[in-house]
Amino acid sequence: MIRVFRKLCESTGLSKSYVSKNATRIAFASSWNGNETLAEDDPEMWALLKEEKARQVQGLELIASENFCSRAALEALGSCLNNKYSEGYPGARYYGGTEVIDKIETLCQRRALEAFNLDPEKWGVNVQPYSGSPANFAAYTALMNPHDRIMGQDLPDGGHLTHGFMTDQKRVSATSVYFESMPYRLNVSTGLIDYDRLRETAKLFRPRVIIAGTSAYSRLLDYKTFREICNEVKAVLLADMAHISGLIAAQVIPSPFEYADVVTTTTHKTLRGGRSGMIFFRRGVKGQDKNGKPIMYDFENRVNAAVFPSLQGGPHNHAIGSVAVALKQAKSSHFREYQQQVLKNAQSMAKALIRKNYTLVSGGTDNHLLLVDLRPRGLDGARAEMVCNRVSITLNKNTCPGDKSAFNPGGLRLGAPALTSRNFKEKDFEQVVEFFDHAMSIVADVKAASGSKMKDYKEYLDSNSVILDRVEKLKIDVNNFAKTFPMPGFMDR
Ligand code: DSN
Repeated sequence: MIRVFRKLCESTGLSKSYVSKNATRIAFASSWNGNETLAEDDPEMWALLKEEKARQVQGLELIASENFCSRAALEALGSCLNNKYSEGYPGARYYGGTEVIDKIETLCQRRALEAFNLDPEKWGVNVQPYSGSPANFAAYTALMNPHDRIMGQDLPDGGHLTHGFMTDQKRVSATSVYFESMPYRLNVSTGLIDYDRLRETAKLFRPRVIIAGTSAYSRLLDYKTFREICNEVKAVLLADMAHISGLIAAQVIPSPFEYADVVTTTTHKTLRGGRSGMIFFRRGVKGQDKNGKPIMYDFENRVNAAVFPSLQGGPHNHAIGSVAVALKQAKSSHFREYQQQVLKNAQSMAKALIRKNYTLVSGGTDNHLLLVDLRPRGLDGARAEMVCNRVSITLNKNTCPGDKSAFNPGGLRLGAPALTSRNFKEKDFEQVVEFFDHAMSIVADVKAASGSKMKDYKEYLDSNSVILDRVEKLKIDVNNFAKTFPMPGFMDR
């Protein structure tokens, strides 16, 4: 006890009488001040974080929806903004102490409109959705009553879960639980959206909302045709630009804003910010009635009320701060060059794959991703993804047109955004395809030797010494190659 007392006096520099009177408070303060580093405070978590960092640095990140966020945006994300509650909107909050948060949210809104060259008289934005799925559900809540009808691209055909996915057995997405959803699909022979069929179905189904948005589609969307169909059936056009918002901000692919009524997006894919979501909505004058009186858009209040208080509580202010940083970056010439390079790299990857006789859905790409159909090679997405994972190539299995099950998909989705953020150029993507092709030869050999059951495939992959040796050698080559490229963010986390 005396030793502890002496130590407290020494470490704090306070007098013995003061320490004896305030011993409990001082002891508590010196045992926890919240300023320890993560490495000091939680070595177990620190070790895992370092392990994940090493995985990212040493691997080839080809997941089309991922990216490497800048250090500046990560600094805002890991900041005191995390501490603040601020239910409500700038100038109208349910908590005190929000004067700085108001400035941050307003800055983020302004930058969001600037990033997409939108006139604040004609467009507004809500930057509070926690991510893309909550943004979509908030948009639906704003635009529809329960059981209203909605059409989106089917998940196995490249749409997103939240666009209304359901199977014969189950309403999988909440969109199909609370609303009546009808999918539109690709033309199986071209791999392109079948707009004629979409129009026909829309005329029969009469949806309240049609979604122009994709998660695994390598071509550009025909927003003009979507608009025409919406006008014909009096539906609202909602564009979900989550995957492509960075490409749109950089003006390297067409923008949905000319045609859509509402636009949702995530902020961490091609846009390369913190993990969050946004909803843009038209505002101001929509048209005139018979008497020449202006008719106004009414999306603003409905969208804002849907996000808060209908669906969310306190905004994630650290995410909003981080998104604001990324949106500023999105206006730079560097960002435009980056997005141009993403397109060039996706092209380079597509051409290299075609040279090696791979089949691409729709025959190529116009954006940041491509879909490799492995069925002509007698392979499938799950087996291929498994080997790629073991050799540090990260990608995801994906359905191809005509696939019967999302659980046993025939292909892979490959994207260029993340590696382009590491300064990969066209030639580097050719090398990526060499590694990929090597991995696919392992997949083919393991499948030929192990038969048709997945369990046997996995067992053979993990036990055959020749295969294990090939996997290990390829992984080392991939790691040595990937490590030579720079990595945005913090050096050690
Ligand atoms: N999970 C995202 C993607 O990979 O496309 C969409 O939310």
